[in-house]
Amino acid sequence: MDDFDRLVSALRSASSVSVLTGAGVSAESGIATFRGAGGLWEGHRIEDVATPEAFAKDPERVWRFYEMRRQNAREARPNPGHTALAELEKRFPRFLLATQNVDGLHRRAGSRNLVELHGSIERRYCVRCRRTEEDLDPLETLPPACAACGDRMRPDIVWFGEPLPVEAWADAQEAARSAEVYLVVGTSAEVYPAAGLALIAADAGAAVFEINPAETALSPLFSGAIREPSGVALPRILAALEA
Ligand code: BV8
Ligand code: ZN
Repeated sequence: MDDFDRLVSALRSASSVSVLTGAGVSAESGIATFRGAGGLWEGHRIEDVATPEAFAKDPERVWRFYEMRRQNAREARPNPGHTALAELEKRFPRFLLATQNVDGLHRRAGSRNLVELHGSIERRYCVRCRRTEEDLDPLETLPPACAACGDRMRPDIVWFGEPLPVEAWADAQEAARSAEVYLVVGTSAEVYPAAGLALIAADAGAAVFEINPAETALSPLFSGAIREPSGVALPRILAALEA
């Protein structure tokens, strides 16, 4: 039995499933991943665009980076991988999708049992009065000013060195601990604590499967792998479950 069949049979008998996704699940929607050639970090040192220190030093540069990402997200559409995960959610009494992606495509694909571990590109908040705005409309001025107190707004994104949203992280950990099957989709599993979720699931005895064309930092620890693009593998898994 190959890994694909073992995964499908594990899902057939499961009632509790959880999924961790990364940039790879949005690659087929035309959104660049982080690492590798043409990756988002190419030409931008993480320290210069995705840390609170960078924002304090040069908020306009940080906003130029995120306005480019907002534009990408605005032009992107969910792909069959996003859609299959939204369908998969309906098949299990207990299901949670934890994403590292800030592009909002899982929500736009219809996923509801979803936590955004690293925030969302659609939201921004005032650094002084915490007033929040949520949209993908082009921003005239960078950094955008708060309509209430005039201070500057920042993206509602978890930057390096910042803690994850407490509730989202707690829900993701709980789901990893109680999952019978855990899917790790389109992530290089190098950023923590998010990558640690797969280790929590494996330690708790879940069948952990990776869906990624390439090996990753945690591959040796998993029960199996589907070495295909997620936009191909996930619809195939759904079809096999419906067969
Ligand atoms: C914190 C938002 C403390 C911003 C992001 C333990 C060990 C080592 C380091 C640390 C550690 N604990 C903490 C750290 C430090 C740091 C960290 O992990 N550093 C790394 C670089 C080593 N972590 C932090 O700073 C975290 N905060 O620790 O706070 C604290 C605690 C309490 C109180 C105060 C402070 C915060 C981390 C979150 C940072 N924000 N995103 C933005 O998006 O701009 S992380 C960002 O990078 C993404 O969200 C994502 O998490 C990560 C990128 O990884 P991936 O998504 O996996 O993308 P990547 O390109 O790497 O890989 C793509 C994969 O897809 C590849 O494997 C490829 O093969 C595959 N693929 C490609 N095409 C497809 C595909 N797969 C399927 N289908 C395809 N078609
Ligand atoms: Zn304000």
